[in-house]
Amino acid sequence: MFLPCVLCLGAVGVLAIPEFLNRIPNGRLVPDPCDPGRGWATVGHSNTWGGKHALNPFGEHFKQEGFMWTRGLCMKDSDLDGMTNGVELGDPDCKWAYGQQAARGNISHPGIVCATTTVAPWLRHLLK
Ligand SMILES: [Ca+2]
Repeated sequence: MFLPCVLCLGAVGVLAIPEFLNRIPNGRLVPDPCDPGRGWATVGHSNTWGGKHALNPFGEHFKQEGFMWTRGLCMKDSDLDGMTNGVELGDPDCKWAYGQQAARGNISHPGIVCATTTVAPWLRHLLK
């Protein structure tokens, strides 16, 4: 009974690919957009446990850029909340490079907008 649970946890860890958090600025400091006191360890996913079929818009853009932080990815606004991915991850000038210490500040999730606390501009327009 214990062994299958261990195997399940291992599979979740493999699907989330923790190394990817090192490839974006402040990747390990991204908060849960609906509960800022908690972290979101699977930044490119629509849920907190990962899975290759559950990418959020930022995860899709990260994948399109070869799973690297590029100027193009930095300048995009993946979740359409009006802030670029670079602003949300503490790299507003898109100068961060792998291995560098990123500036800290108001880090927010670049791929998910919490509908209960923030409404994306494109959604606000539809709700009018
Ligand atoms: Ca954004």
